[in-house]
Amino acid sequence: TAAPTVLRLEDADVRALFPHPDRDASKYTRGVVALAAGSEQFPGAAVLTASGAARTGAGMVRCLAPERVLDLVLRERPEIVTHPIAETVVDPGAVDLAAVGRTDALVVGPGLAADDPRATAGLDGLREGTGTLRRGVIDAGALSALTTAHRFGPDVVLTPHRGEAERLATRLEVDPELPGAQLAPALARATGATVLLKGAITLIAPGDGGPLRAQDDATAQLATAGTGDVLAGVLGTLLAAGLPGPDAAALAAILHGRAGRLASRDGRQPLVALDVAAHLPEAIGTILA
Ligand code: NPW
Ligand code: AMP
Ligand code: MG
Repeated sequence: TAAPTVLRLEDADVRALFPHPDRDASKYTRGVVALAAGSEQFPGAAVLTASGAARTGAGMVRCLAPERVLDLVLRERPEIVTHPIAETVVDPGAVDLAAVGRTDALVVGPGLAADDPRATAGLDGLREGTGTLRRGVIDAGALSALTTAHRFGPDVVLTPHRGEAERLATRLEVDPELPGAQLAPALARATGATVLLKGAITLIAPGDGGPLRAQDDATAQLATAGTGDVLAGVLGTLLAAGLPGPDAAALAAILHGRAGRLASRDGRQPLVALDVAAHLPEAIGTILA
């Protein structure tokens, strides 16, 4: 088959997409993003996802996690609204995502094991037809819980790195060895979701069959633990603001790449994931300039 057309993303493509609060905005009209992230094994993932979401301009960020994880989140980000879940809960039915209150988008997966009940409940909430959430991000542990039984719409965005994409492909009977420019669209077709395939070049395959986009100006300093968790938070906030999945994914990729450049002084210095979140406001400024 012919190589798919890939459009290179530029600032100008996403500038008009950035959501500005209306003059009379409230935190609720701006968008509430809920995070099912962080576990005993990976508590830091909740902090990183929450920081990415908050620094992108969410009206409110909620975090559903065990108490010990939430203590850590609050130490770094006291503005996060916390929803403790029992450490030992095993029944996905016991995780009531609707009970947390108004939520415009859900991010599920950073720092979760595949068998975490939040992963199962999150995938159910986002699925087409029966789900009540419809908009959100599926990352990390929640990608590992995804099966052929799940079907989503384009406002749900999967954010695998190459390793996660290959494992998911195998489960969905897609050839895991396809090059990224074919793998991302194949995963989008198999799930209905928009797929943001992370890497040195990040590829975005819209769930509605739209053209493949590429973001290629990130720095390799982003290849460090936790930067993907920050990206999931950024994307969650943009979805909560009401952006269509493919647009939210394009803008998130550009913002994250720019924040990484700023945090590393154009790739000259190492960064840590939390630095990427800290540079998001400045990154937004450069894209709007
Ligand atoms: P290889 O080397 O090719 O044989 P995992 P993870 C392969 C949380 N985090 N990038 C590679 O295998 C996340 O949110 C928490 C990466 C590798 O062994 C997740 O919940 C942090 N891997 C969880 O940790 C900070 C690639 O895939 C395997 C690859 C696990 O996340 C860190 C990794 O797969 C982290 O964000 C690529 N481009 N290509 C915290 N501070 O709390 C191939 N692989 O082990 O499922 O995923 O990314 O380590
Ligand atoms: P994760 O593996 O989930 O933590 O995500 C890693 C993040 O860092 C993604 O946003 C990748 O696109 C980005 N990233 C990883 N390696 C590179 C690289 N070599 N150059 C640029 N960005 C990278
Ligand atoms: Mg990751």
